[in-house]
Amino acid sequence: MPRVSTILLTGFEAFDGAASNSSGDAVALVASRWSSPIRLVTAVLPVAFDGAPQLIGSLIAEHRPELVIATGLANGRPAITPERLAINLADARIPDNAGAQPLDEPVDEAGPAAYFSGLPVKAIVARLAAEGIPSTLSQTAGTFVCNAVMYSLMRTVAGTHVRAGFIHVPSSPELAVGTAHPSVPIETIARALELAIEVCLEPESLERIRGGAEY
Ligand code: PCA
Repeated sequence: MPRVSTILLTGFEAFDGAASNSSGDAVALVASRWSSPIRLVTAVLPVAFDGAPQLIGSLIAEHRPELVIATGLANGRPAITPERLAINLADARIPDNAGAQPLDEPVDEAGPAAYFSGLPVKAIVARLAAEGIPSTLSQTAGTFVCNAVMYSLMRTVAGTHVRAGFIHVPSSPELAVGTAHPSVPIETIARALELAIEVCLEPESLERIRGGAEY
């Protein structure tokens, strides 16, 4: 990977009737206390199949980051989950914020079935676990807007030196009120994203880490 002078970190706005989105809130917290000389560009993406992929594409064209980490909320997951794969499928259980609800459509007619994350996903999980932050590897980013963003992001950077990928984060305690969802404080989620950035900036370790799953 070339020397990193700009990082793009994105979260999402609220969706599905919630008051906020822990990914967008955590990204804002990271931005507010960023002190590295590396330029950090942050953005909150709309939860829209037609909008979010285009916005991340235009942010990459405008700011030319060497590292891109997109994040989103995985309501119900108990841990920070770097995503291993984005698949070429949009199949929405609920409408997005623009009312779109694609059913078994490709994200990109001309694209391959899937893209792997360009981030050192297992090393991120290992670092977070070592810091006492719950983290597990997720094999796929689902089939809603987050997956569409990760897929488009990976398609945009394919064949370039830009390192990119996606991390799903849990609900914050405020979002989980009145639900059975597990939650992690915004402060911890923000710290996890800072650590994930640190891991991405380190020279890649040759250590191989197990992270398979039966389901
Ligand atoms: N989570 C949703 C979309 C936006 C977000 O934060 C998802 O996982 O697809």
